[in-house]
Amino acid sequence: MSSLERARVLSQAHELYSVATAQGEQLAQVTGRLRFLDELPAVGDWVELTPTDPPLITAIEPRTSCFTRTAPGGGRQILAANIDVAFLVCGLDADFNPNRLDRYLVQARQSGARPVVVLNKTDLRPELPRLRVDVPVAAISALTGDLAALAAHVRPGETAALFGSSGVGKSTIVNRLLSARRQATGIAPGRHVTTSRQLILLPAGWWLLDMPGLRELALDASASAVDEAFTEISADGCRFRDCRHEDEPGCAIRDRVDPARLASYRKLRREQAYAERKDDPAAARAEKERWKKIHKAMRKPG
Ligand SMILES: Nc1nc2c(ncn2[C@@H]2O[C@H](COP(=O)(O)OP(=O)(O)O)[C@@H](O)[C@H]2O)c(=O)[nH]1
Ligand SMILES: [Mg+2]
Ligand SMILES: [Zn+2]
Repeated sequence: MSSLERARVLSQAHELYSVATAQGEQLAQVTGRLRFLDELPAVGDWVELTPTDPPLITAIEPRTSCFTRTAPGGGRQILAANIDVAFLVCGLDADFNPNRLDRYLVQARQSGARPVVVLNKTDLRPELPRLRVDVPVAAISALTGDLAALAAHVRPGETAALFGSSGVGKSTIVNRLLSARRQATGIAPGRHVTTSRQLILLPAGWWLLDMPGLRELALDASASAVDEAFTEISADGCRFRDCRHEDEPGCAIRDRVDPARLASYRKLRREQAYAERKDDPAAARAEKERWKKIHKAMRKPG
């Protein structure tokens, strides 16, 4: 009797999952039970595989991190699971967009992955922009193959995902890392067809996922994920514990922090609150309650 196996989901098309096993890449389906429970695997999931023909995914291991989006028909879709490092890639040939970076940071904080800003194309422009956020930075050139600064942020066995707009160099980075000298790894990598969201096991022994642009997606994050991406704004005491530093009277933050960062923070908080209210009527009530408290505090003397 053959036994259960641990496998990893590399990509998904409809009800078929391409999984990496010790024998190489296989196509698997999920059991009716998982489908009934609506516990469907996502790219990056570690799963239990039963060696039937076709192989069946019978269980999903608990996730250590999760990138999600609000599904078009409502509910939540998992885009990628178990990502340890979120590479936020910018191209130095284009204008550096700090607000976009703030948005990616919120998404990374929400997921549980460690964010690293990747400044690519140093061959075109060696001088680096000054970041207004305190995040590790890797300056690289995917064209010349100078990727050591990026690879240094991932340990063998870990998983990284590339985020960034079209044209910043994500595919070039993947191809460069793939062509590096092959080393022995426990799980056999399969063919590398370029589809959307295909997890790849690199010769260096870590996993890499090329993500489609998150910029177009509605923000799927909690208020605290936004705050975590703006610690210099949110960690500071203010007159109101849940102040958004907008029009709240007596706000202590508004005049003290970088105005561009504050504007970016406000924009993301508004977007977050809007998405949450759409998602959840209870949140809409909580928002009303928040303003009620603020107005009440305003009326109090001192
Ligand atoms: N000069 C230069 N060009 C690069 C570099 N990395 C990528 N490119 C070019 O930028 C363009 C977009 O790259 P691509 O990998 O397709 O970006 P993606 O859309 O993020 O996957 C291509 O023409 C690449 O050759 C780099 O480090 N330096
Ligand atoms: Mg690409
Ligand atoms: Zn405030």
